[in-house]
Amino acid sequence: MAERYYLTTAISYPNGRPHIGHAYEFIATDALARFKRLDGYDVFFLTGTDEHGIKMLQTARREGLEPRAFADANSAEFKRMTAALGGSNDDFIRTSEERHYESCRAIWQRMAEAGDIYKDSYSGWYSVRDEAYYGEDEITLKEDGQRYGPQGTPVEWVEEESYFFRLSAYQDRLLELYEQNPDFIGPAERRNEVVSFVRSGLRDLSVSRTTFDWGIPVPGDEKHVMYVWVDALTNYLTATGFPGEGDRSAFWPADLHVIGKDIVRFHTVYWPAFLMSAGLPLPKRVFAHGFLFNRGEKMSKSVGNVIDPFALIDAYGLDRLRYFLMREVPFGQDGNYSHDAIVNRTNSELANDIGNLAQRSLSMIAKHCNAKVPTPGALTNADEAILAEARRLLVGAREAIDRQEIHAVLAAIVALVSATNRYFAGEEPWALRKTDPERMGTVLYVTAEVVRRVAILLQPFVPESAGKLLDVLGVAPDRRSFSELAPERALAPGSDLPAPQPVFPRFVDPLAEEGAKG
Ligand code: ME8
Repeated sequence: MAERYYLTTAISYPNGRPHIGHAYEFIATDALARFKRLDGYDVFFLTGTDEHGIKMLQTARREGLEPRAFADANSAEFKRMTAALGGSNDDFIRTSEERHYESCRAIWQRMAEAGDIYKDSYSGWYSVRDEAYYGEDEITLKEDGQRYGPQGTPVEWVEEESYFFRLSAYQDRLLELYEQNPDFIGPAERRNEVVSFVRSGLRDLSVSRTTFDWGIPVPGDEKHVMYVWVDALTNYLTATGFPGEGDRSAFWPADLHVIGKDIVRFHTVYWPAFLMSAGLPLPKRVFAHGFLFNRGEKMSKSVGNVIDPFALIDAYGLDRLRYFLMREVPFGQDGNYSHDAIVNRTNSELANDIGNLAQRSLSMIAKHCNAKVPTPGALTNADEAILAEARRLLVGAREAIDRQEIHAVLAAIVALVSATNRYFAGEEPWALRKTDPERMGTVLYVTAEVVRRVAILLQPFVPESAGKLLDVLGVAPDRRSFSELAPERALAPGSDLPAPQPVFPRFVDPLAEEGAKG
């Protein structure tokens, strides 16, 4: 039986249209999911929308809509985005679904039975934008007379009857968790921040609200709705069929939650504490990626500089967008994107490096080897060296993927392609055609085999283009998983190659063309 692997994105607030930050997180998680599937895992990949809470309610009201109708309309846009991004998610959860209500009631009851929930009254600071409670020590009063939380969002004073979760009782167990599982939080900077936050002391957490009703009612006290983050985090359990014991229940605990760096506290402090209280196993790892900036400026719905992912797909094509986002920004760090950066990166690496290597070698095979994979003769040191580098790729890629260093996998692929371009240029197969055709066949074979390996490993990142490249190599659809990277599964000499076609065309800038004409 294949080993299971359960990974999730954060569930987005559908309080507006999806933006490039949402697309970024989804593409990265999709690439990780595809990598694991190709590597033989039984993968469950979850994404969805987080629909309750005061922020959703207020935005719906501003638009003159009932919160449910508002959530329906925007959640559909997020779902459309996952399809437009070529998403391979196995489920799309909405927190407004009945299955989720049942799951939230169940986790609440377990926490209550554990003695961790009590009624009191809350007074303190709340940020609607973050849907977060902040301590007095985390608040700054700015010159505009407004107070702000640690993420720079405005806070308001809240006083109401509320249920509390005994978070303070979990401080030691959480510190022990981080200590004993150093990989629980990645990257390391995020882990350090969390450890020092927890060391500084935890207050009990208000986990219900009474001033609005757009949420999941607290079992036995329907005047209260659950705090949106109790509800939101529980989505990861809901999708496995909790509290039932369905086909998916074996996927819990999750192997990986992929989230942005602004919501680390919820996932690495509150979430494990809720699960400990409920007597449920903890996720194995939480990885926080950085923020994406539009030429350095933070994007947000309220700032109004959001870039529409659908427009980017239209402008560049899906695989260019996916490649750029995964390659340009080291996963875990903040990054920038701009038109020029997308064009330069994809033209130089996809079109020039990878595309040309495939095109040069495969068109020579078509012309000079009767469109059949040539039979290699004795291998030289240069042949052996480049094949060995290509064979090493998978091992390194697996290690990098388990640390979510997606960019490192692409960097290694590009390095191999550059080395292979140098090899190809150095061997001069076009000259060998006259002097030593057998040797030409060997060089073309070695190159095509490297291209096959590169194409197989590129599938998680640029699924459509990598698929086309495997088509032109004549690799059957059932011969594309990572098990085909075993040495004995190399390209079979003598097999037919379809007519070569360019797979990674250059991006021709419509604006530059205009300029050139004018
Ligand atoms: O936080 N760059 O929802 P959300 C990169 N509902 N990532 C970004 C980003 C940017 N500019 N902007 C947002 C929520 N993100 C909650 C999550 S999970 C149980 C509940 C990321 O719509 C953000 O960090 O505000 C988060 O991981 C995801 O997009 C959804 O953000």
